[in-house]
Amino acid sequence: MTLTIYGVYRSRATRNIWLALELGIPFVHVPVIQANRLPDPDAPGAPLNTRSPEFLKVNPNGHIPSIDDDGFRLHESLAINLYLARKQGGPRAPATIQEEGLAAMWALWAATECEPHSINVLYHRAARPPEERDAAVADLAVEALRKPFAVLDKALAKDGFIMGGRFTVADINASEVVRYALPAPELFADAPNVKAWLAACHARPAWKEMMKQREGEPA
Ligand SMILES: N[C@@H](CCC(=O)N[C@@H](CS)C(=O)NCC(=O)O)C(=O)O
Repeated sequence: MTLTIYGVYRSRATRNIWLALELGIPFVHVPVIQANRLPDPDAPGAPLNTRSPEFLKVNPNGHIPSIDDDGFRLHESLAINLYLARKQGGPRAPATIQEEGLAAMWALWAATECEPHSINVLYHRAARPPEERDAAVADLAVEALRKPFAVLDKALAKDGFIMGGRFTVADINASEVVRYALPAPELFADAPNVKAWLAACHARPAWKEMMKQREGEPA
C-alpha cells in the first residue's frame, strides 16, 4: 500500500500532509512546485512543477495537491482529506452518516464561503510583496469574512470542535482555510471561539511537524 502526496509543503498540500501525519499513514512526498514560482517552468532541467508534462499526467488540472493511493488518483485538497479519513476510519473520521454530511458541509463551506476571501487577506496583507498588495482588496475580504466567522464561532461555542465533540478531519479542513485570515486579527478578536479553536488546532503535534517541514522549504 503506497500513498503518494504531490505538492510542496508551501501549498495546500499542507492539508493532506497534516491529516496523513494525524492518521499515521505512511506516504511518499513528491515536491511538485507551483509553476508561477519558477522563472521558467518549461526550461530543460526545471524542477517538477504544475506545468510539467509528467505531473499533468497525474493531475490534468495542473494544480497541487494530488494523491495517488495505490493507483487511485484524487485531486482537490479537501476532498482528498475526506477520502483519507473515510478510508482510515477512527476518531478523526466521520462516525455516522450525519457526521459524513457535516464533514462535507464544512469542507464546502470552507471552500466557498471562506477561501475566496481568506486567500485575499493572506495575499494582500502578508504573502505578496508590499508593492503588489492592495489594502482595499484585503479590507473587502475581511468584511466578507465577518459572517462566516460568526457562523463558525457559533458552531464552536458548544464544545470547541466542529462536530462530534472531538478533533476530526472537519477541523483540519476548515482550520487550514481559516488560517489564511490570520493577518486580519480583528476577525479573530470578534470570534473568540474561532481564535481558541485555531490555537488548539495549531497546538497539535502533527500540525507542528508539518509546519516544521514547511518552514524548512525555500520561501
Ligand atoms: N481547490 C484546489 C486548489 C488547488 C490550487 O490552486 N493549488 C495551488 C497551490 S496551493 C496551485 O497548484 N498553484 C499553481 C498552479 O495552479 O499552477 C485544492 O484545494 O486543491
